[in-house]
Amino acid sequence: MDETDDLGALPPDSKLTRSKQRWASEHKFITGTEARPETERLPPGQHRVENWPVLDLGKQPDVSLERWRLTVGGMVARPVALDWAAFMAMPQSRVRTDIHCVTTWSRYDNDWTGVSTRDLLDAVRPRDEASHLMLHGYDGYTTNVPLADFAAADAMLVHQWQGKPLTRDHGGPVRLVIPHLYFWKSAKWINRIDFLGADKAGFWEVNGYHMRGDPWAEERYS
Ligand SMILES: Nc1nc2c(c(=O)[nH]1)N[C@H]1C(S)=C(S)[C@@H](COP(=O)(O)O)O[C@H]1N2
Ligand SMILES: [Mo]
Repeated sequence: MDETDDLGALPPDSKLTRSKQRWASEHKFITGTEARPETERLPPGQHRVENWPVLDLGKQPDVSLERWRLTVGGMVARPVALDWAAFMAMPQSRVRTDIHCVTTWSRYDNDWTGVSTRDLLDAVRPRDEASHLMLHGYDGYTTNVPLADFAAADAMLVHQWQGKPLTRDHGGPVRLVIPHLYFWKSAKWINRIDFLGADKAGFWEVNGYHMRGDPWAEERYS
């Protein structure tokens, strides 16, 4: 049997196939994350909490669904400005993840609903030069992430937690969640994403926090 007959079940021109080929060829979406046994679920220096603490700069913007926009620009082929209807018309995903905050608490089993970052990437198509992103919240907060981490399979722009609308104190109507990085990278009240050609420090990163923030490597401070 000809070995080329074994090439995957996906039609060669499907959207998913094209995306996967592009991700593979760009080596951009390899984050090194992998399933861990239950005994290794808690990263070093963390303790488990049952509640969900609120941490932010102290002002929690009141953003109505009518006013809410997500502007995505910088080094992308197709910049977009999504309103609520356009955001909700995108494919909706669900994922269950743990939260790891640099202040040492971790919260298990959070059920998120929202738009996968990979679906957003498919819509805006990052240019080859794009390597990092700056995330902006309505409160003026900023945080930077490598594109490879933003593109993790379980990273999402979420609008529901445990099946209910994300509350204002936790960043509603929409926040980012990047489960495999410390939670300060998960911008609340998100309203702008800029694709950059180089890394640039955000709010906490200027103040000494790590540029990447991997809890498993204890990348707390730089
Ligand atoms: N827009 C915005 N996003 C933010 C912050 C913030 O101050 N403003 N704080 C970050 C920090 S330091 C943490 S630990 C988490 C806290 O999210 P939570 O309040 O939902 O637990 O949000 C992150 N995202
Ligand atoms: Mo934090």
